[in-house]
Amino acid sequence: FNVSRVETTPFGDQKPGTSGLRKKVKVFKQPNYLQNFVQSTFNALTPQNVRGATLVVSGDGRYFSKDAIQIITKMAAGNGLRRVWVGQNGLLSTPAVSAVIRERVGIDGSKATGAFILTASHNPGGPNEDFGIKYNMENGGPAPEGITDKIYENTKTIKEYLTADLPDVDITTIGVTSFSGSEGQFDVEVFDSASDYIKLMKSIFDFESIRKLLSSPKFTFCYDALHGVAGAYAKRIFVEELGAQESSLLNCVPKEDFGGGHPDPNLTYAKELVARMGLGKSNSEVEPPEFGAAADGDADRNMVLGKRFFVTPSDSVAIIAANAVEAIPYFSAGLKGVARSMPTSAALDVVAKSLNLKFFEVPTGWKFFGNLMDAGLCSVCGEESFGTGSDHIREKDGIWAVLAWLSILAYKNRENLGGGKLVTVEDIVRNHWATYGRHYYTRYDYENVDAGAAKELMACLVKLQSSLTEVNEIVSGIQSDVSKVVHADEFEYKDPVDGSISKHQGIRYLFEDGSRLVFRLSGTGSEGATIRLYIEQYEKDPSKTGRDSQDALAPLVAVALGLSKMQEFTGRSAPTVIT
Ligand code: VG1
Ligand code: CO
Repeated sequence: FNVSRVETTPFGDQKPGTSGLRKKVKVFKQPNYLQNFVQSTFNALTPQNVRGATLVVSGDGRYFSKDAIQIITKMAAGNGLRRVWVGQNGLLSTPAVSAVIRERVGIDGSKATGAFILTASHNPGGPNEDFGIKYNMENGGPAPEGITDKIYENTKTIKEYLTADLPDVDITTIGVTSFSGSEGQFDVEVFDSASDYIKLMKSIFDFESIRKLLSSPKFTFCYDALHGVAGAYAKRIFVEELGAQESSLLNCVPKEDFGGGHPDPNLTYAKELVARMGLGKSNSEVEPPEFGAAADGDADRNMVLGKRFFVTPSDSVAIIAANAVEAIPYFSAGLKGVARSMPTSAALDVVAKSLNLKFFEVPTGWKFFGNLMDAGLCSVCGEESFGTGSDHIREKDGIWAVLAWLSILAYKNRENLGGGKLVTVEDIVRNHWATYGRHYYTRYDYENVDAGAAKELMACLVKLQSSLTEVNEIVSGIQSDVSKVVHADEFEYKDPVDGSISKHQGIRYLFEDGSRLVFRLSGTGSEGATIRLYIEQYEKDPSKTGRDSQDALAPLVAVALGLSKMQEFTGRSAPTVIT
């Protein structure tokens, strides 16, 4: 093959967000748009991670992925990479990409040094919806800010990109296709999307004990992939490996447009699962399953449900951390530490304190957990946004979280499967609250609001922080029975490993009784701005941990909306999504 240099001009809007570059497909389809970003990334890497290197390219299979894989493959050859690895049909979940970078060894002993993950995660897909791309590093984790900043700088000055005149490669069939160029050979290896990941899961969990649980007639199960890439793993793992019934899988065929839905595992978008679990409005006569779970488009998120019961993600990570050593073989030697993102509730903090574990609070986005894990400081971590994971890889992991919950259920029921009453998801959560107290928690999202208005709202909240007296006057004017604000700031993080500092990571109002209000602007949207409001209240008294969370939080919600003048700034009387 021959390599050519193609002239190009910069686009001004290629700044990577919380998790890569996400835009409407139409934006990505502009001539040279994807090419500019890919070349800017190659130019931001060290030469040994480009020339002669092995690159993984795959994603959640959303619309435009197949075209993108061909474009990136040709550019990889043009930039002197030695080989590209592609999951069959271009499918690899985000956690599977991380696992492949870390664990997979090619036929000739090669190892990957990075990946382009093609996904916009939980955003809808299709010709009129979103596409996305992000780069992951040698450790399997998202590129840190130092690299994403460099990529962005490069996109502002790019003049040319390199590409090779290869034919399109068949990505539907497993095998290697080789090409020879003037500088040597270039291979494209298409491999099974699930086998490396399954091997890793088997080394972490006791599949035999989960199999006993899943094949017991007492335990019923349901998994909804929302037509995302998790479907490519769910059948192999839950049905073939663990003995669940095929009828327990919902929407497990990956689709380019996610069946027209919003592949976001929460109570609003995972409608079918929510109804099946007896949480919907139309409560049918059919007895719901004991356990239900859903994933997002790229399968790094999870929602865990019990029968007629919702587990908040903040509780989920705390419960996994509290039970990991007993229930999951990978952690049997103990946890190195735990971490959560700032807006995530403090349920994990209480577990860490009680078990005397190292604890870290990082900004939103998985990239901040990676350094802690690489330094051996953190085993289990999570975010309120339905993300949970561990140091087995450097991404959050939706199927891992489900296997973790199944492991806990299998452990708690190890003597009950023959006879005796099943310990349910709800029992586990209520017992956890009884031991550690409960963090009532909710998140309000105001999607696609005017970007200028959102900025003004945030600026006002920052300005307000200069006088706590004034803040408390406003607060008590809105609601006399909430506690006092004792601290307010913009969250700033100093990475304990490399010392790097991340500023402006969300506005916090901290109350005397441990309640918190947090305001952030989303960094993953593709249109307008999304304001996220996180509301949390701690209740230690076991007689008061059983309330409905929206009722319990109503006074704080009123304070948050009043303090921020939400309706005045955004014109919205209600959020788009409540989780
Ligand atoms: C959101 C979540 C954040 C998560 C990120 C990526 O970011 O709040 O917790 O890490 O999405 O998730 P933001 O900036 O929109 O709040 V996903 O599933 O892309 O992989
Ligand atoms: Co995701």
